[in-house]
Amino acid sequence: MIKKVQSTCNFCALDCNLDFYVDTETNQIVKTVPTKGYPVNDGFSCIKGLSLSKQQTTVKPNNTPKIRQADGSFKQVSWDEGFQYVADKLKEIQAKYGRESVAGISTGQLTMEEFAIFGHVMRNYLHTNVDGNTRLCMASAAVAHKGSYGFDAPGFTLNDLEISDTIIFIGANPVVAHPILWGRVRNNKVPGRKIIVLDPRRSETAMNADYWYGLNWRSDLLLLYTLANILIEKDWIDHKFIEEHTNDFDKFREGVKSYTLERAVRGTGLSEEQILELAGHIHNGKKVSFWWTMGVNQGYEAVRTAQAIIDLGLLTGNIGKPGTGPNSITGQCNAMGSRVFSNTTMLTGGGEFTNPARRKRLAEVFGVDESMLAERPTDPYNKIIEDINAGKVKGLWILCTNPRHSWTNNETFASAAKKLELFVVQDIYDTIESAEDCTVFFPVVPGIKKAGTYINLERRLSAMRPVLKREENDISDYECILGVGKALGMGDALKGWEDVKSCFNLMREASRGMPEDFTGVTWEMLENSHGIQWPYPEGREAEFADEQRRLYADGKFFTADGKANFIFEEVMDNPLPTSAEFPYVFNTGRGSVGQWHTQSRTKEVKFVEDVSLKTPYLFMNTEVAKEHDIHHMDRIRVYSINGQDAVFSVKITDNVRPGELYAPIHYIECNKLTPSSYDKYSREPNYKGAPVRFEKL
Ligand SMILES: Nc1nc2c(c(=O)[nH]1)N[C@H]1C(S)=C(S)[C@@H](COP(=O)(O)OP(=O)(O)OC[C@H]3O[C@@H](n4cnc5c(=O)[nH]c(N)nc54)[C@H](O)[C@@H]3O)O[C@H]1N2
Ligand SMILES: Nc1nc2c(c(=O)[nH]1)N[C@H]1C(S)=C(S)[C@@H](COP(=O)(O)OP(=O)(O)OC[C@H]3O[C@@H](n4cnc5c(=O)[nH]c(N)nc54)[C@H](O)[C@@H]3O)O[C@H]1N2
Ligand code: SF4
Ligand SMILES: [Mo]
Repeated sequence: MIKKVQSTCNFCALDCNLDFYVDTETNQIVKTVPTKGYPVNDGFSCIKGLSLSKQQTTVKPNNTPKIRQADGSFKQVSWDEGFQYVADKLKEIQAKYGRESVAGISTGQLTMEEFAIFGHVMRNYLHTNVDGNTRLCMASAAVAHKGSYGFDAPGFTLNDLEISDTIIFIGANPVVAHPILWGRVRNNKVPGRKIIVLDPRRSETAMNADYWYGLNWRSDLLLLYTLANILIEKDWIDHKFIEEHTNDFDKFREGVKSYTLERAVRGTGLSEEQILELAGHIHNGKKVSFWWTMGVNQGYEAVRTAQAIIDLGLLTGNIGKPGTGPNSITGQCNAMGSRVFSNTTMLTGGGEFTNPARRKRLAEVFGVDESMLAERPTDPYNKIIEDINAGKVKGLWILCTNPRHSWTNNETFASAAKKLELFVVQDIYDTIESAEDCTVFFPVVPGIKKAGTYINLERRLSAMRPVLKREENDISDYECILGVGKALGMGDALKGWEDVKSCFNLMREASRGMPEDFTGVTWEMLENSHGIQWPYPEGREAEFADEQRRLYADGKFFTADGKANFIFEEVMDNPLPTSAEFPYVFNTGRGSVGQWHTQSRTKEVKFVEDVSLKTPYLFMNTEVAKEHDIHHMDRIRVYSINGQDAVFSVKITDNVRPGELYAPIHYIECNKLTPSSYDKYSREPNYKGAPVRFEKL
């Protein structure tokens, strides 16, 4: 028999829905069709979604844990033995070296329920630090939102892309990274609509845009303040909106005064005409929207840059109205969920760890004593890795992330991994680089075999439902974490957490009265649905019936006085400038639609693998290649300011400028060269601008 199951794609933050047709006799997916009528992707998807059927298996041939023995070999054990071993080890290490001598690294790619229970076991019960790979991705946007809006709440709906007349992408390359989002741009039929791209590189999106502004690396903040200054000087601003709905405009206006055109021309490399033209686009547009991604978030002054984008939206009143908004595009399938429900940087469901009302409420919802709840935000990712290298942290549990490859300056992770007494890796593949030094491996089932809830970039909750039947010993991340929790002796502290659905109900209650309130959503409602955007509070369903909703339409924000904050801070000097010794910028990012991050999953997809290079490569400008007598696919050794070097093949192009080398992140060599440098507020890595030099081999 063929049955149809609607579920969510768990690659990127669009969370497209797909209809999987399964042969129930062979337990195989025979056909995958993007769900028609689903508001996000309405019958379309990219090749990653269509290739989910390739992830039908879990770790082969054994789907039970393995534990490293004294001689270095692995012993296969039962799940119960695995849980007990890890629980005992965690407690033993804590007893010996202190509470914070164990830590976790979570993810934005699991279900809401999975990182919620991880946050409960690790942060509430064991009182340890757990950060997420969301730190590598969305931390800057999250911190920016909190400062400007009072809560990490991106306000847009994807429909805004279809009705905006001026769409400005800043450090975002959706043609490659968010193809379905780009599809929504292509649906835009507004006469005269403009697509504008700010990116030092002539990216695939820049090639498809009406205007490309190829500014210098890390000169965005300078440009944004200059644009603000021009808009203010020309009086192209929305006085009424500023007066009624914002704070600190006067301070902002004074701050940006010294950001003159001359200064911007020097710093950004753009001409006066280009900068004035861009200011004109913002002024002339009736519905102007700004969309940013990693070109902004992954810098040393990323939070301020994101906030400067928000400032432009506030200045011109382009927020909360159809087709407008300073809009942050999210990366991973459930980064939005992890930002609110992982118990890492805010209490589960939002709010500061010190907020008495929130603590009381959560203690009630979880049925535990308030004193059990984590008391402060987690130490950030970089501190956890530094503490392992310093011998302070001895136990680490990572799930659904591959930091040996993706962490910045990744040799620092390699050395950390070797120092650990307990290193638990929980993944769907035991072949990932991070598993090389693990002491315990937990093989869990892929998304195609489990249930849970995802939240996409426009705050839409959607259902993941098991497409394939499980085999004996197949277990999900949720059950694995629950198993360790029980083995730790959590007892009553796990009441209400018995299964994914009961956890969903806890999260629902945790959201009550908060900006993301989804108390009106039930587990059943999400099945075979169009997804539901938060907020969706119980009892007010009629008010929230529209399927494509945005926040801030009433000009009310989540700050104490309901007004959004203008934020200004002087532009910083680049802490890692290029120099005579390291004259090139090493820019990094996505390489192709088919490849996903560290490639563990997409390597399995034959039609992606067939067209992907097996060895690392980078793009070099034609003139630079000529100068160095380098030909297509010649090999070079690249030396980075971080003291490391690696070999890459060269692809020659005019789309990167002479001062730049652009390396796709899908090869482990890429992050060998990125520095241990972070934004000071978000602690997100400054991934996109290491100074390097190279020699031809
Ligand atoms: N196929 C595929 N899709 C993906 C992913 C994947 O691995 N593969 N990953 C997903 C995830 S988790 C994320 S976070 C998103 C990322 O999505 P994007 O952020 O769109 O992708 P990136 O390629 O990281 O970077 C975007 C652009 O930033 C530019 N940039 C670099 N430095 C600067 C600068 O100083 N200023 C400006 N303005 N731009 C700069 C780069 O040249 C690049 O074109 O993609 C998601 N989608
Ligand atoms: N230089 C540079 N580095 C970057 C970036 C950049 O732009 N430049 N981008 C950064 C960004 S934005 C991100 S988001 C990170 C991504 O970095 P990572 O999160 O480390 O990369 P992934 O390859 O997505 O790792 C996900 C892991 O989860 C496993 N997995 C898949 N499904 C499941 C499941 O259901 N359960 C479990 N337990 N495991 C599962 C996969 O096999 C894989 O090993 O990389 C960052 N690194
Ligand atoms: S656009 Fe993103 S969510 Fe949609 S199918 Fe592709 S990877 Fe999956
Ligand atoms: Mo990301």
